[in-house]
Amino acid sequence: MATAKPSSNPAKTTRDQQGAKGRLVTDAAPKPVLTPRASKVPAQDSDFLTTAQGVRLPQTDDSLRAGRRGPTLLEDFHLREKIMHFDHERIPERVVHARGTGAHGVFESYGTAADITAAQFLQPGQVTPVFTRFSTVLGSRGSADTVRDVRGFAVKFYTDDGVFDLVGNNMPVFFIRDGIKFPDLIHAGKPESDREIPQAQTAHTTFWDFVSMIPESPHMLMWTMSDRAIPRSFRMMEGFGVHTFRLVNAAGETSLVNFHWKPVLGVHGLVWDEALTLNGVDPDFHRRDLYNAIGAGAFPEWELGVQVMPDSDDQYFQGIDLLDSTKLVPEELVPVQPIGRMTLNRCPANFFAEVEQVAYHSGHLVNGIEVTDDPLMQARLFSYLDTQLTRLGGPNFSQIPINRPLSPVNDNHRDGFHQQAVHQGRTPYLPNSVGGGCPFLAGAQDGGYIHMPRQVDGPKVRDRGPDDPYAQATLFWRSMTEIEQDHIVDAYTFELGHVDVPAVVERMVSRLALVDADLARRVCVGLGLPAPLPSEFTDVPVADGDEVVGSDGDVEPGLVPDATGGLDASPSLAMITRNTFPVDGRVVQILANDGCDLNGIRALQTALTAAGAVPHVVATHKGAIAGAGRKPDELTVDRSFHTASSAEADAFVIAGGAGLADNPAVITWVQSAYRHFKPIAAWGDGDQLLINAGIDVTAAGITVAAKVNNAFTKAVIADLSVHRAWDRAATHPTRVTIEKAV
Ligand code: HDE
Repeated sequence: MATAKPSSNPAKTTRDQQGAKGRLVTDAAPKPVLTPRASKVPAQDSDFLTTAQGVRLPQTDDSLRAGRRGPTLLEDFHLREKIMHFDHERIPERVVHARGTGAHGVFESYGTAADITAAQFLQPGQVTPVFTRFSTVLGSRGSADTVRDVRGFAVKFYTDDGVFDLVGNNMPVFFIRDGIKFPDLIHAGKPESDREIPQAQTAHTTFWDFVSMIPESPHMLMWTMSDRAIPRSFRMMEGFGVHTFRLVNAAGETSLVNFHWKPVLGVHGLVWDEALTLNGVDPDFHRRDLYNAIGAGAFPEWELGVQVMPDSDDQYFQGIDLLDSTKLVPEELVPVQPIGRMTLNRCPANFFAEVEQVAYHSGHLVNGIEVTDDPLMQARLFSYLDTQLTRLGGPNFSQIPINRPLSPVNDNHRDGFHQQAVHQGRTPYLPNSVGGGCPFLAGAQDGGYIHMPRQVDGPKVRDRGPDDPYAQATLFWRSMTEIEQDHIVDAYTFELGHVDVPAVVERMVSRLALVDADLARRVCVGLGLPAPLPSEFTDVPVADGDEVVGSDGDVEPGLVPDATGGLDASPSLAMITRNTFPVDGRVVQILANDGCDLNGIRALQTALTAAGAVPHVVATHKGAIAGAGRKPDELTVDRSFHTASSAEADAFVIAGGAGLADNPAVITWVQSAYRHFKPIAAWGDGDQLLINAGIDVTAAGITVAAKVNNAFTKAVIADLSVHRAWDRAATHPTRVTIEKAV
């Protein structure tokens, strides 16, 4: 066996010597020869099938047996190893946010935050790799994507100064104010523990039992009953840091900020009936949408922005408690300032290695970004490290490829389960003299993380500050468009309609009356209950006029601050607007059959693809459809009415063809599309299908033309770019009932 070659110049050898960046200094130790590979995990580097020990295998279809029909032998090391590994392929799923999807990308800093933070990746011109994971909260790993739930929005920035994780949600507030209640919230929201029903949703008794008794829950419940909880796509969701963060600039000055991700494609929801259909038709709807868009080069983008508030002694802003995660700061009071842009441009190569094993932690911070004393955030700082010990099997999870920082590491941690590093030297402790004092400590000038000194004192108590839990819930309700209000009424009616304990429903609608009496009355119509009066429910803290202090930021003991910041409504909270957005990755189904105008379809396909949309030809059969002309011509069919659903598309164009207009399945198809407010167009004799479906061809979002031309394709794309034809929405039945009742 060859031995290590000693250094030719012993005077130059400095064993154990490590530089400040963690690398061995010049010929510190002789290179090992013929020792096992230290830096590479063998995985797929043999052209032959091998065992995990690298032994080549001639056969893997039959176990080693004593005779063709005899017992299997214990000496079959290949069988034993193969089954052993298979038996342990699964790791525990995340206790919350188990169902998720991730993608790689980049973050480009605009440099506009350089005056408020020293964070290196937010300086001008910085480009930082990211890995982003979107998730639902309550469902298991295999649950459906389009359930009504909060969505996780977690971004890992691999900065030159270490990893920064922004672990947020698609809603800016939360159900509870203090992390000590998180296990209760999740136990109440997860499937009920006796029969494990229902999966992945809050429409059940224990959830509403719990939240109806949590004083601070009304605001977040309004968000989860809104269309924000059924996003059209991950690409069309906002993201929020939820808690207030403290930014520190190079001069040591601090400010309090809220982080916002704004999607370039706009914020859009599904309609509830469509979400229910999609749960069955394509439980991977959001995952597929993200990966299809990235695969097609329609890279989703978000702008990162901050609301910047002064770092005042009481940490309130105009009466809004910045340390209370059930409160937001309306954008009308503090606009969001853009500071950079994230583009997701690469799907994972291996879902388990990357999406399952990525480990986010709200305590993964970089210099220039600090947490605040929000008690919800403080509990998270413990939880995220702790959970990885069980999920990823020990303390070395940051060595898993997806979790590795790109910046140099020299942490003096040693050993532990699944240790991948072959550490050099014998001084994993500080201070040391034997190792030359390495690794060195980094002060501010070397980019070390500096905690800004802050005065912290107070009595040791289990107590909370004054609160009006209804003010921002009411503000949210008032800020919604009429259609969004209708959807919120429907959502409460659906959810409370699944609660089997009448007292829980009564408690909940009584509390709704404190948010808005009309909202409560309308929900009661659907539930068949008498409308409650606000005074029927008084055992939660309610601000009355005399107790509410002004919005000058001064909070006096015993007084409840006005959490609206003095606003009656915050229109920026509404999702439904008349704005137009890019149609990237939007699916347009072209309904066609043999004998239709194939050239028209081709022209349409070209125009839609050029606009970034994705045309799918749907016919009564797969394979190809034939043209009408005498010359043989055919076109490939993407989906058939047997394998697809109208819920999967954003818009429809009817090309017509043999028997389409009289086909009951196709008639129901366009009726669903109409009910879901989606744009529908038709050319040639395609309008007959609309007529047979009882659809008014003059209604909003319907385009009918003789042939496919520029004007026709432009109209289709214009309708698509506003998301839905909301003008088709009929008056909500509870509005009618109330009007009659009054
Ligand atoms: Fe989490 N949360 N959380 N959470 N959370 C986890 O960490 C926890 C909270 C959020 O894609 C867990 O690695 C506590 C708020 C996201 O991998 C766990 C509390 C917000 C993700 C955990 C909260 C979040 C998680 C489960 C109350 C929005 C998915 C597995 C104090 C700001 C990250 C894991 C991913 C995941 C604990 C509240 C967002 C158990 C104790 C508020 C997006 O550590």
